[in-house]
Amino acid sequence: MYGGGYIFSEPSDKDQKDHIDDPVKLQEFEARIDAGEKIEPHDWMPFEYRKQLIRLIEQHAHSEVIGALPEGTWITRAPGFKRKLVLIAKVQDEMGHAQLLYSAAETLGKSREAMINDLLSGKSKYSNVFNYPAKTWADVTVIGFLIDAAAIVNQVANAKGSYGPYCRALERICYEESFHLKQGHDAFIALAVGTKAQKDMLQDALNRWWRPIIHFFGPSDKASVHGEKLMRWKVKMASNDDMRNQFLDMYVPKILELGITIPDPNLKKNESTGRWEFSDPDWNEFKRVINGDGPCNAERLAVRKFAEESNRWVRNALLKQTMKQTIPYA
Ligand code: FAQ
Repeated sequence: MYGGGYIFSEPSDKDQKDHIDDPVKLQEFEARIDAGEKIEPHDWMPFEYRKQLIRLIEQHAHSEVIGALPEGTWITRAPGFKRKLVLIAKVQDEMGHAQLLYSAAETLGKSREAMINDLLSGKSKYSNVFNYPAKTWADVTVIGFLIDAAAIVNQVANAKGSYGPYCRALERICYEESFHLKQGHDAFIALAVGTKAQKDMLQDALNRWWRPIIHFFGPSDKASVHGEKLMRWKVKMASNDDMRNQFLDMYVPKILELGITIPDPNLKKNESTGRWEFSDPDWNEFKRVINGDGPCNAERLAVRKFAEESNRWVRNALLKQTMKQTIPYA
């Protein structure tokens, strides 16, 4: 039975079928959530809360690992020494975020090895945006400015959520993401006020990235599968549409003031509702991409598989060393 506190193995679908949460404990748990308390790994939690957290934190961790790849390919080609240094540091930070997030997910009972296996087999999802190519340096600046901005909108909100280990990881991640955003904005401005060729390259990149960025926040609230439950349990602190709206409020003016056009003629703020209206962002494309059929899904997973296999000897050597230190005569 899951949800009883000191249980550390991943809940399976079969467990879920047989599982009924203790109604008294459930009520106490929900009262703690309503009172704004943090839930810690050894506390009682509903089966579904644990399962949802594993799904969400794991997907987030995978997004950081795979998210390092489009930018990582530009380290050797970054324009100038300073941009190269900053990009190396950023890519390293994203891998550090993945470490923090895998550790937070492990507190819920799924091993890191199982999570990596689920990433490599295609069972676990990761963010749609990282399945698109970074064709030019301008793509890297759009990722650094707008995807980091979108991630911050989500993470600053969810850092105030209910699960202690995830919130603490997000707080630390947000400090670093804020720096990433600044470097992305700086690189974006440099291209926007640069030569005509630089400005055209930036516009071309934004034209290709705009729709994936709109998708980034997830399907509309009406189509969101998990949103309501996650908000009731304060895992998600705002709905997909609210986060998307907040992002548009903050970043559309910053793009327009640089003379860059947003590739959606229907994008406008409805002043009476305070909501942004935009063209149908083709949710079929979103579904295809998150289910493995985007422009770069196969390439991204192949790179991770290669890294996993070629670095196995390092992990094995470290494990052997750790065992020797723990059990001196092993
Ligand atoms: N991509 O019911 P909902 C970063 C899936 S970190 C792929 O609304 P939910 C840092 C969803 O999983 C970026 N799949 O889902 C960086 C579900 O499928 P499932 C990642 C998506 O969970 C920057 C189905 O659609 N951030 O960028 C996406 O309530 C630069 C139905 O959707 C996080 O992971 C998507 N965009 O809300 C790194 C933050 N959206 O699992 C490098 C934590 C939805 O049933 C460079 N995650 N799906 O098969 C969240 O806040 C939520 O999971 C949402 C989705 C808001 C993403």
